Amino acid sequence: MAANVSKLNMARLRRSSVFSVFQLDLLRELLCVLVAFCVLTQQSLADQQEFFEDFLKREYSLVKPYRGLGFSSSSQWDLMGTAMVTPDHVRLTPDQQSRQGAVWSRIPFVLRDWELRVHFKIHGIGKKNLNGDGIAIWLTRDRMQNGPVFGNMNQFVGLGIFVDTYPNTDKTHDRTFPYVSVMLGNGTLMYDHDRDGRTTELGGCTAMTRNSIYDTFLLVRYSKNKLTLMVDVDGKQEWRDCAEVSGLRLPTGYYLGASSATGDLSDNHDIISMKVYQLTVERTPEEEEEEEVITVPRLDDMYQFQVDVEEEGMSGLQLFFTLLFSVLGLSVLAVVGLVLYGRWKENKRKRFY
Ligand SMILES: *[C@@H]1O[C@H](CO)[C@@H](O)[C@H](O)[C@H]1NC(C)=O
Ligand SMILES: [Ca+2]
Repeated sequence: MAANVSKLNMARLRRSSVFSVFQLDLLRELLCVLVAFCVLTQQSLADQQEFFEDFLKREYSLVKPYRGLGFSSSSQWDLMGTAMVTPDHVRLTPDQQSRQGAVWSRIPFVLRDWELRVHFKIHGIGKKNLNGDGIAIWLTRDRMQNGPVFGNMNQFVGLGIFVDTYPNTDKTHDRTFPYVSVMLGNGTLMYDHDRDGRTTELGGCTAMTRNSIYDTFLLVRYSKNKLTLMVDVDGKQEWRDCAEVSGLRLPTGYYLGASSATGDLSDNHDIISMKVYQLTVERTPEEEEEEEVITVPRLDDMYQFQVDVEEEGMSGLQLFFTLLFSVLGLSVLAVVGLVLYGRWKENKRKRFY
């Protein structure tokens, strides 16, 4: 009886072990399929990534990991002032008074049509409007200079994009800060820090980029002499128009950089990445011919941007008289129109009868 039972058990055992071997095989096969699937999909993802990265110009881009940045001779970037590298960002200034820091590309920028995407972070313990001064992104003839424009020289030659976090001109309260703006320097034009650069600004927008819970990005696109500035600061993963400047002529061979300064007020100013993409743009032979060699940055039509910053808004009385005269003028026009119309109608009737 006992032998029988044990035989039965043995058989069971064997069967179950056979079964488990079979299960194991199945499991192994499944695993293989799964691994193969994973490898394959990973490959295709990597391919896509590579395809996209084709447009990313690594020589001009500042991306993680920032290997050797600032000290290695093989690095494409130089650090200046208080700028320092951590695994997560390049901190241009810490949240301390009177600091200046910058990071500058060593490679002259020769792309014709390009897009720059800057991932940055501005944060600090100061209350709103008790912080400063902001970050500037540069594409300029000179590099590694100290100065009063967000830690860079004034009367610069080239493009400056400012993320201004402190309102120095706060008489009118017509503008909410942080304010992003664009300026084209030609060596004579001065950025007026006391007026937040309003006299030389070509366009801009408000963008809540400080102490934000979202990642904050800037996009600068330059193609066929048109500059487009966009921001992505609301965590919506979409670009919002900020400024557009056409007829902007920018020489090549300039240097990409980012700088920042603190004064009495401060913030941490961090650059997480600056990615440059080459744009593929078709040009007609005429357009090719039109492209001239530029030596000094300039705008085809400077007058479109001439803003009179002294101009205060209209006073109530001025507004009243302006309205009054507009209404009077319109009435006169209407009366004249009616009279003329009456005459014309009469003439027409006369002709018919
Ligand atoms: C720079 O631009 C200003 C304003 O348009 C102009 O007055 C000045 O002559 C320009 N300077 C150069 C060097 O082109
Ligand atoms: Ca300012």
